Amino acid sequence: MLHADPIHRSLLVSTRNAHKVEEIREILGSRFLISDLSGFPGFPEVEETGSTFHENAAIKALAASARFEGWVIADDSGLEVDALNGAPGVRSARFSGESATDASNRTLLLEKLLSVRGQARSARFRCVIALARDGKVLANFSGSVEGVIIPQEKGAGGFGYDSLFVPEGYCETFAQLGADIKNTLSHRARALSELKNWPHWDRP
Ligand code: ITT
Repeated sequence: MLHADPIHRSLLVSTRNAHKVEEIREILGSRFLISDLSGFPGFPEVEETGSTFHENAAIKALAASARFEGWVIADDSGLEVDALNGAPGVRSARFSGESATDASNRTLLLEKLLSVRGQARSARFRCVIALARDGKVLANFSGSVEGVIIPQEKGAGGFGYDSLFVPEGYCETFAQLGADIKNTLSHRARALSELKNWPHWDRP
């Protein structure tokens, strides 16, 4: 007998980053109905004052959970470059200043790595997802993917630092590999795989 794939969960993602939302929707598939803060223009900007991905994910998840019923998730993510002692890390979105863009962040990263060669350009993307409900964080899920930063941008897909990051085992950047491949091996895919397997979804 055929069964329709039911929608089990509605999840509000505490973000206005459309790229993240698109990836989360694609990775989680039809068992989750995803919405985000773009539908709530009055929702205030949340200041990310934490010094770790875990802290910032919790801050963003709790801000939304204080105002909305139901399941809320927040994704805090970024790039850690070994030659820069883990920078930009939690400051990935604002690496080149308060009015940073993805393009200005990539330019600054390339400048800082000008004299660094080969395997010394190692880096990883990290993602921590906080799951909240009724104003409490119930769980955290994390994922990372190792790779290297190449000396010039390649590829037009993705967002953020995707056109500079070649994941381990591949010869192309996330931007060249495209969503189908990125979403099977990325930091976000790995964190969301833990979320899908969270054993307490059916708890009342
Ligand atoms: P929200 O806080 O509203 O979710 P944000 O863009 O400010 O959106 P973060 O604070 O988590 O998100 O910063 C993440 C930054 O790290 C993001 O802006 C990118 O520059 C980078 N980043 C994270 N995941 C990435 C990915 O999959 N590909 C490329 N860059 C990524």
